[in-house]
Amino acid sequence: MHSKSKEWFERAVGLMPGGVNSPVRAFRAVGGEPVFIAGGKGSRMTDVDGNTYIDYVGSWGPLILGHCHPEVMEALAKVLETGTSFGACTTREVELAEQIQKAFPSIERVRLVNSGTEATLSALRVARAATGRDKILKFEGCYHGHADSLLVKAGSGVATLGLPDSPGVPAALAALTLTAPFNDAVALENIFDAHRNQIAAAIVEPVVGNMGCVPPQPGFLEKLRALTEQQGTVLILDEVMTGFRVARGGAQQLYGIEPDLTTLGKIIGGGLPVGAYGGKAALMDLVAPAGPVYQAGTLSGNPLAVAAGAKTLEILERPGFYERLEAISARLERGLLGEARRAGVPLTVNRVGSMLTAFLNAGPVTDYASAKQSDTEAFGRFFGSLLEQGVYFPPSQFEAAFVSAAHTEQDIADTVQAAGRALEKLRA
Ligand code: KE4
Repeated sequence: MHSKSKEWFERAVGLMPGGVNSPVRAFRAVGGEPVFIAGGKGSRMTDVDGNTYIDYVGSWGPLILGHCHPEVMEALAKVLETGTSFGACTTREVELAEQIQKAFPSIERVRLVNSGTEATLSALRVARAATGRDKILKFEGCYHGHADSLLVKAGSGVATLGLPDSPGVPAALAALTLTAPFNDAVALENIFDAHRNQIAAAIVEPVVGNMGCVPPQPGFLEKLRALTEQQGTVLILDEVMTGFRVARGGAQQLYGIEPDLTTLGKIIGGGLPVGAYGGKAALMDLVAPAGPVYQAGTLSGNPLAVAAGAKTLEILERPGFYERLEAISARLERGLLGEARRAGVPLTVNRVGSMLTAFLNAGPVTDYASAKQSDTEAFGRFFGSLLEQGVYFPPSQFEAAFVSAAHTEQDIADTVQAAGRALEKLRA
């Protein structure tokens, strides 16, 4: 069944920490060993043992079009004829910046980088430079990449592995990171009172994906915007996951919140390494060489990565793209809930657009504390049974699953049927 993956994993663990290049891929939270993927096409991936899966990870969000979209692959092939990287200005990075600005009017200036981590750490540096303040505020269970200041009560792989916070982060630095529960407006008021006019930036996933999917409660983001406005705190919406995912203009379009800075990633690279941070010109013109805040990158704006991103964003513009994605994702949500009711298993599905999480939890799941009440052992068995049946869900309860434009009605029907069997087995 997975003999070749097993062999490759044995080789890998002798070469890379935990045998992987990113912790959440190691299947530690769900038991068993990771499968090694040989390739993908549309909504499906095939592993080195020839097993095929309907893929709901989509490279953790970038592949909103599915694997090997023909137009994206053609765009890449065209760039390859002219080279891979120049470390110089190219027309394509200007075009991608224009596409981003068109979808995100709050982004007056944008800087392309190579990952979401680079985007968030750079945005924080701009906010600290602009305000002359050191403290930052993040929310428990939110994950913004692995920059030191942000590895405090983080979600995603940190939550998956149950790590308190990462060793190696200087205590003096971690002490500058304040945290509050997501969706708790009272705690928000208290923290801004206690640290009045001292907070450089508040950074938040406007729809959290990294404690599992948790949407904002009505009024929460508005409250955060009002408090940051009143106290001159830079509001950073981390839309690395939600940008072009929950709407073309991200969560800020969906909920009508105008941030000072936005971070992007994943989809804007179309599966290749691209991150971005941007926002008010008054802030972004502090960034070198326009201003004194230093940030740089050998491969930033890389022609290949930018071409995949630009073509992806172009395809998202087509009429009906998001409407179809919404309809098929809603069908998956309804199906999962229906099967859970039939099997008599407590299941909460949180969904915004084509990002969703099935919590083994009676619910509601509205913050990190309630997300952590989920039965992660049962989730591991649920995941394993789905995998055996050819459905590849994120290997952690504290992650979001993603539906792509390549998923068909049949994929959804097959997934719901497999979930029904997996949930029945939990009851057994
Ligand atoms: P990267 O440095 O991994 O490109 O982006 C960091 C990041 C920043 N902000 C948000 C909201 C994110 O979701 C991420 C990365 N997401 C995880 C998945 N939950 C990446 C998967 C992984 O760590 O392997």
